Amino acid sequence: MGLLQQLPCPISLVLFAVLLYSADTAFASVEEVNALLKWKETLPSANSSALTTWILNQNNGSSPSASTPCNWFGVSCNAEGSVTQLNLSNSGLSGTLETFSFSSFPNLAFVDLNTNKLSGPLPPQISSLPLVFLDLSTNEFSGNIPPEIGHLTNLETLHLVENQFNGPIPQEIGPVEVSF
Ligand SMILES: *[C@@H]1O[C@H](CO)[C@@H](O)[C@H](O)[C@H]1NC(C)=O
Ligand SMILES: *[C@@H]1O[C@H](CO)[C@@H](O)[C@H](O)[C@H]1NC(C)=O
Ligand SMILES: CC(=O)N[C@H]1CO[C@H](CO)[C@@H](O)[C@@H]1O
Repeated sequence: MGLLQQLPCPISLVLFAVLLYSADTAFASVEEVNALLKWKETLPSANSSALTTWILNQNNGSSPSASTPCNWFGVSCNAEGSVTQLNLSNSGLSGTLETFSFSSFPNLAFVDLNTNKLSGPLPPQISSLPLVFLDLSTNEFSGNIPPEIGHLTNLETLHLVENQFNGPIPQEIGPVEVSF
């Protein structure tokens, strides 16, 4: 056998790369779909709020792998179908962020939850998001602001006004536009 015949055909290499790539993005999307639905289930307001659009697509076999969250209310995605923005401002939400699986969203940079009735603490796990923008103002959050918020090195804007947080903004936070 000549050397040329032993080399893998470039086309099959390309196909292989495409398959690997789409398996990867499909997986990311399934995890994000499941994490959003799990959080929704824990919200007392889920059935009477904007989140009624957060459902698996029944026409596609009702399976998370056939569903994308990218057309759900308040959800925006990048070209790969991974969630980058969550804007649920003034959406009638009650419940907490303690049941939100922050580690499931590797690209979620922009979170706007202002003007709802969300309560409970701000979980330290929020620092696993690559956040640039976080608006939790005008809710019922309470407790201390976790020092882990200082791990959000890309953060540019943080709005926390009109909540029941006690204690200061941790010193760990860098040069960020803060309203508190
Ligand atoms: C919302 O509706 C679903 C489906 O009808 C039901 O299973 C669930 O218990 C409801 N959740 C709440 C919090 O009422
Ligand atoms: C979030 O959505 C609301 C309502 O559409 C809009 O007014 C607001 O500007 C959005 N937030 C950001 C930070 O884009
Ligand atoms: C992948 C797939 O079959 N998507 C379909 C899911 O259902 C919607 C709504 O019926 C169709 O528009 C999609 O093409």
